[in-house]
Amino acid sequence: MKATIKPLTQRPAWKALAAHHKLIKKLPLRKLFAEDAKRGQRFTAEAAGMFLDFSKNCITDQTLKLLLQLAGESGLRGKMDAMFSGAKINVTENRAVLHVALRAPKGETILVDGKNVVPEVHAVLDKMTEFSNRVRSGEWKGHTGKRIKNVINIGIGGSDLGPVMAYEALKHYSERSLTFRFISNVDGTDFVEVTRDLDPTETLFIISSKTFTTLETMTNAQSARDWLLAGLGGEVKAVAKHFAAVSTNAEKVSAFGIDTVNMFGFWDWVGGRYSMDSAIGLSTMLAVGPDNFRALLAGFHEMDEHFRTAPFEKNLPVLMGLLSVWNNDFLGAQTVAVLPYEQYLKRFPAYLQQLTMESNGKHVTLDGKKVNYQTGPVYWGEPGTNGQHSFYQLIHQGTRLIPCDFIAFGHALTPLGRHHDILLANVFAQAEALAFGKTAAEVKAEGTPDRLVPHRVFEGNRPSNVILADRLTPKVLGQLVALYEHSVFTQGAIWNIDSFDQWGVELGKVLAQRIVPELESETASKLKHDSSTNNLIRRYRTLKGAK
Ligand code: G6Q
Repeated sequence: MKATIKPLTQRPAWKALAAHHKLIKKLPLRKLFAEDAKRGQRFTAEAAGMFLDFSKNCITDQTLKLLLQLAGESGLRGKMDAMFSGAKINVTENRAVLHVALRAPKGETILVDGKNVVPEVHAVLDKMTEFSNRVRSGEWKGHTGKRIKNVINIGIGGSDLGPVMAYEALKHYSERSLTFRFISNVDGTDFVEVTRDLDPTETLFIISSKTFTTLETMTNAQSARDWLLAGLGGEVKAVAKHFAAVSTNAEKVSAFGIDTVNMFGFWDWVGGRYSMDSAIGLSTMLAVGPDNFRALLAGFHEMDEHFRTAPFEKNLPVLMGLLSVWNNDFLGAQTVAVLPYEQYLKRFPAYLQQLTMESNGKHVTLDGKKVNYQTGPVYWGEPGTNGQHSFYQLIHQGTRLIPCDFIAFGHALTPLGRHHDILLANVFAQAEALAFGKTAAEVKAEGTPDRLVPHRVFEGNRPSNVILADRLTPKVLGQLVALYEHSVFTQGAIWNIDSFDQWGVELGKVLAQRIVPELESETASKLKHDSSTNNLIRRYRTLKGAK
């Protein structure tokens, strides 16, 4: 029999946390650290080479105990088991959620509708490997016999953000004789700027689209086809040598004119934002090579196993997820800043924005009831130390509470003089300053004139996590992404929402389609929008000189 789970705000742990929160407000981090010399060691967890220091969160042992109790009362274990077993937990689309199968080792069994999907995953990986080896070695030739020097991924959302992030993150391991670029925006500038200095005879396009119907991607793919054919004297045969597709929709791929021999498939149980380790990662594999790609998958899998098996109190994704719920729902934080102190992770915050906000930006529970608590916070961020010279001001002294995730590594991939020590000194100093601040007495003791004292006081008590790993390898990147994926899962499980649908994104896909003909028609059509939209459409038509 299915255990009934009480509505979130009626669960005993939730009520207890609400009461406990009042107490915590009176316990600043300064005091908590002063009274517990071991706090900085105790409130840490470690798995698969990733170290999480969560001691600078506004929590006590009791907070943690109650959060873990909340996980229990929310049926987190059962929900995890359901995901890993291939149950259709994406209820609004009636789909399994099995990105974990994408990194399952050969020989494992994960059933969807009674069929083991792991062999198919490995068949696609093998096909990607063969293709990547041929392109990277120069065996694969373009239509005129030249080897491929440029690879352009065309995709958007989940079919772009993961590949871009992974390419940037793993650039150190990439084949530098190949140029990798990404086109996502339907703004023609994206296409024009990316292709302007490239030779079509040496260029391979990967059209990445789960559905192969997304307007932006199909528009860019069509322009790519036109650009290629213009550069190759209109020879349609050339398409086969310069286009590959990554999709779940073979029919549409073929209708577009791409030979399905050059198509790499995935499945409806892979959500777009969870697909960077599927065939959507083809550009990543081309860049870093099959061995590094498999190391990335091994890193994902290691974190999956940790998430699946570790007790909750030692489970990194569970802890991060629960702390996020605490900050969001009890401390009232509306955002989370993600601050990687690693230049190669410069696109990681953008990637995480989609992963977290598309997953947990939901206003109803799994059974369609409006929630009476906050769900997914806004994620944003920039690499350190750059952010320190801009928006950190608000984090230190503004009126809002902004929990921070600092991400740092023991080693630089590109060591240079004292740079890495200085970089790391900054991470530690920021987390320290945010937690402990500076009192008026301390400011005065520095000889600050009285009238300036309030301006130079830092309240402290700003929560942060520090995630520390040895160095940014493909494996560690996999672990890091999986850490956040499962933290998102944990949060969604507590909030009892569907973290795997995206009706807001689907809405955007249909809305513009209605207006396109109204902008393109020869003569003005009878507009039936609101007066503002009608007016804007008419103005635009006038600007472009239409009737
Ligand atoms: C991801 C979303 C969305 C999707 C894009 C591209 O979870 O569903 O970002 O990835 O809209 O969709 P296609 O891959 O189908 O072109």
